[in-house]
Amino acid sequence: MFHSKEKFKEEFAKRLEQAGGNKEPRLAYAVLGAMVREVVEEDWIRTNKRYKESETKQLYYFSIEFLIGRLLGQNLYNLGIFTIVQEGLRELGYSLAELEEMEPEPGLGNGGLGRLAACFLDSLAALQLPGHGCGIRYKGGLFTQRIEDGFQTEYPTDWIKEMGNWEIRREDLTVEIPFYGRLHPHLTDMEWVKAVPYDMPVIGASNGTVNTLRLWQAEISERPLPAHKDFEEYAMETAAISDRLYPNDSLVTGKILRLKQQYFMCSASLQTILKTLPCPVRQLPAHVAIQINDTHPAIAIPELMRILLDVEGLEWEEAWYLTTQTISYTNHTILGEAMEKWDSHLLSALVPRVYEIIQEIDRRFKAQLQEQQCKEEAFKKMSIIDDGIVKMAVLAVVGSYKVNGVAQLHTDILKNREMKELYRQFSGKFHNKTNGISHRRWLIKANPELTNLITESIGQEWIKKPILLNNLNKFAIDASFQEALKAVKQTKKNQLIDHVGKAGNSPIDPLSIFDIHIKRFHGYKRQLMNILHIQSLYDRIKEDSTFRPYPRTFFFGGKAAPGYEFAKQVIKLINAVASKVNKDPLVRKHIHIVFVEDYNVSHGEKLFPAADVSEQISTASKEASGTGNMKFMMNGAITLGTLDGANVEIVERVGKENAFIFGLHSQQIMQLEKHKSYRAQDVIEQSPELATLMARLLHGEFSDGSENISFIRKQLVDLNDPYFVLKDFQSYATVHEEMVAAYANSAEWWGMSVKNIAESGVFSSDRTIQQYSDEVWHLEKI
Ligand code: 26W
Repeated sequence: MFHSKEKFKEEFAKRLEQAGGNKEPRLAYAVLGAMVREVVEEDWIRTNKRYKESETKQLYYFSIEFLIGRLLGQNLYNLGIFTIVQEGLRELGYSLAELEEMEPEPGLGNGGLGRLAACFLDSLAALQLPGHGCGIRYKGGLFTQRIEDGFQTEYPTDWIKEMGNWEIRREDLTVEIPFYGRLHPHLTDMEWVKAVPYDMPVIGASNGTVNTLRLWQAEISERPLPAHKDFEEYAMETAAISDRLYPNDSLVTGKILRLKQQYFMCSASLQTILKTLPCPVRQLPAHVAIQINDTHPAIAIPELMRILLDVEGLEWEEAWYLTTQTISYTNHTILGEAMEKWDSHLLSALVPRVYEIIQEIDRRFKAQLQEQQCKEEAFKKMSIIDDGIVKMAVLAVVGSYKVNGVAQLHTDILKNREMKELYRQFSGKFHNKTNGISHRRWLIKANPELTNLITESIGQEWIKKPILLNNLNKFAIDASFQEALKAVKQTKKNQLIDHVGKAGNSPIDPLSIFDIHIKRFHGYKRQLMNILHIQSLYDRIKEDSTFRPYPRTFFFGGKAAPGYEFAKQVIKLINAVASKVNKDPLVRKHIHIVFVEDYNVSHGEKLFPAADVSEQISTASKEASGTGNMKFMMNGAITLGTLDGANVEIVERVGKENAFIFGLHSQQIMQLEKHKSYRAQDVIEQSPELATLMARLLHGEFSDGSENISFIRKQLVDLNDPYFVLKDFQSYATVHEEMVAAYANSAEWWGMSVKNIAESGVFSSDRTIQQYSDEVWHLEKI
């Protein structure tokens, strides 16, 4: 360990010399990485030893995605040597920031769900709790997005070859996974796949704890293949399992490869957990907790049963008791099209024994329901297997001891609507755990300038106890604090401009309001409403010479699933409007549009700190929680949004006067949906402004006509605007006006900003993880 800058410089220079001695940043990056890894290794070994000796309960967080982001900077910070290294390198003529940029981003996730898993791992280690990630080592992460002629195009991403310093292959811990096979009289003729773990260290902030993220890679097995199977085909199918991440975050496609991935990672993780159990298997729940991140790993439930029954030789009742005391489930979405449902033929062919167990779980549960004289409708809803389809969410609820939603509103919707019957059946299982974000990555690391200002003002205790950010409340009307905060924001805005360059060919106005909408593209997230509103501003500036609004720069960022045509057309529409707006010498004095290509964690680290306004405009009831909303808030941006997901709790904290809230409430939306009483056409007919805007859109008059809006048309017209874009439009436009008016009053605005930062501590994932630990996992700090 290098405790001083001088020691670091000495060691670094020596190693650089040994490695060839040139001044190439590439070499410096490699040398630094190797040094850091050595530092981590000592703590890692020590932590593992302590876990083993103490036999303390371990949590395993099963997730098909871990969107960890770049590691070098965060790891240096968590090791407590960021500043030493940064200054040491500077004195040797290197820039740490530049070296950090060399690291490819491991894009092992789509969005919110995967990023949440990464924040949770960071918090577990920071709180010194024994919790580890289990997932897949995808060779290719999420695609890289390029915007070409305004259209999204997808390119493969290769992250893996430069990650050597952060992972270690554990050949010795390889396990074998059985696929296919014939069931009776015994399971025979399986195709085995080798699962090789790659372990990554998860470093606790300045506390010596290093937990593990274990990612499994699929390789061909040495076991004989069944006679009918062609080797080449087998080899290809095997490599495909950990080849790439599925780029969908809301539409289930029912592909066999996806199911293979799920079973592969669950079986490998469970086999390992049971093999290394420090106690008799009958004490499993006292030593192990398994959290499944959405239903993607729900197959862990019958797989654990299989191992307990067939390998450990337990009876059904006992195996079921142990399973349902070990596994707990988090739901992340209520969108119907995102609910995982597997065709039973697919399951029974791929994992016949597991399917047999699912059938038995279903049979027993149905018998119980019948005994209770459950009504037909409820019975159907609660069937795990219904009409040849296996509903993974039902399996997950029945097979776990706790079930949670990710924000209060979302949990209430699960209880009262989506899972009403299951909630009645298992009311004790349901609980809420509002999401959180790692304040270490999203505030301290991403915004050191704000971090310094906060620490200068309230001391540094908040870093360990982020709730203490509320000590900032006393500065809400302090003029000099406001000035300092404004200056920090300006610095971050300038840095963002350096990062993204220009808006088209025209420079971005650093004094304009930075209004930022970054997240995956989806109908319910309503990027369409945002761009329609911008177009309406454009029209007004053109037509009304007295309308000269305060300058605003609208930033967009996000990817669309490759098959999601509607979302792709919205991206194109935004870029088409952008190129028109940014070219127009009159309009661009007032509005600019920037589409940030390839939005990912690294871009997020630049965008969140620079925002004045946080666009959180989902159709109320559709966004389970959102976590970007929290990242913005913590960096002093003001939420402009609907009362959806965790926005509700943000507004509860800061007060309505410190946010810009608009639109229908979730109850209203759900009523309109239930009674099918919304008619988009009525809204258009009642508003001449909207009618004109729609006519222009539908006639392709937003731009040069290069955009195809067939899917947008279909959505707004034929499908009657399912996400209520038109219905909420006027209220959205009004709240924008209020926001701009508020910005003009500096004391008011920066007071709001302070308030948001001061109230953001509760949204640290440290709080979330502590709650999970206290109420669900019962872990002990080591
Ligand atoms: C293709 C199948 C599929 C379906 C759903 C893949 C991925 C999903 C995820 C559940 C989508 C997701 O990321 N949900 C988001 O989870 C976040 C963390 O809890 C929430 O903050 C977001 O509101 C929610 O959309």
